[in-house]
Amino acid sequence: PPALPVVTKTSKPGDYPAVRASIADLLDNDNYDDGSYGPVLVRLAWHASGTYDKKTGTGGSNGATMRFGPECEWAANAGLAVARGLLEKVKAEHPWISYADLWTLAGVVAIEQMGGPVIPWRPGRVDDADGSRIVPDGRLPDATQGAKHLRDVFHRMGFDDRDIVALSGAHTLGRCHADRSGFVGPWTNAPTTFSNLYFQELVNNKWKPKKWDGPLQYEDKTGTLMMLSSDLALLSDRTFRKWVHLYAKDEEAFFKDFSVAFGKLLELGVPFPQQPAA
Ligand code: CCH
Repeated sequence: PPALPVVTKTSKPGDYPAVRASIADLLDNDNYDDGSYGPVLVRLAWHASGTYDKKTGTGGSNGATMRFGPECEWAANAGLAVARGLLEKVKAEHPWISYADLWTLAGVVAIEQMGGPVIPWRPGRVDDADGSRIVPDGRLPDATQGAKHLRDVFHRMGFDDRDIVALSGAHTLGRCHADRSGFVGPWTNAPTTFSNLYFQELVNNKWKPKKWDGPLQYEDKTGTLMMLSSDLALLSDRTFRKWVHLYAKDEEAFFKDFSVAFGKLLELGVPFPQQPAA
């Protein structure tokens, strides 16, 4: 059996600042990707939440159903075991927090630690005992598709076009991995800093199909940066493009809109005892 994590910190139930500190502590690692687990933690929070369907009220972060098969085995979730495994150390230190709260809080702390905006976050998610509430596979977006698909997926969650563009700005972080999605490379030259660079690259760089045996993706002249078909859809669609140009010019507007939209994403389908003050 794998060694149990060494518990170095403990806390009283409800001590979220202590949990935040434990998460912040494990973000940096020179031997992982670009030196930070931040991006993959953001992706875990997003994929845990992005299964929500407004019409049926199913899916979302409540339940932490990605602990179970088949959800943990979905192609879309390839690589997220790294993030879930990493957070076991935090769970061992603070066993009173639910996985569902922990995964979403980790995304929030990662964004804040990487220089992003403060994200509104509340506890209140509970963990399901089994995978019986797992939703059908196919609710998370497909990188090979375009604007219509993005609208289908995000409108289903209850987001509008502006939210879609703001949320997509998270691709300023991290990279694609051949052994996870099949795509390769980062979107920006600063993949562990939360900024509006993704939008600047979209607008100011030139994107050509990459010549290779892998799935269709786009690259810049240097071949170091990448975009997915779904990223370029934000540029080719007239309504999306308006927001792309705004966020490329105005980082403050991006941070503000991202904070609201990401905070909302993490709460989809979560039955809080009371709704937040308007
Ligand atoms: Fe994403 N994303 N994402 N994404 N994503 C990938 C990586 C990250 C799509 C596809 C992919 C959002 C929206 C979309 C992150 C956050 C968000 C990868 C590479 C693919 C493919 C995975 C790999 O190989 O490791 C598509 C399609 C959409 C359509 O909208 C949204 C929304 C968010 C968050 C708000 C982050 C962060 C990463 C980097 C992960 C890492 O490990 O570096």
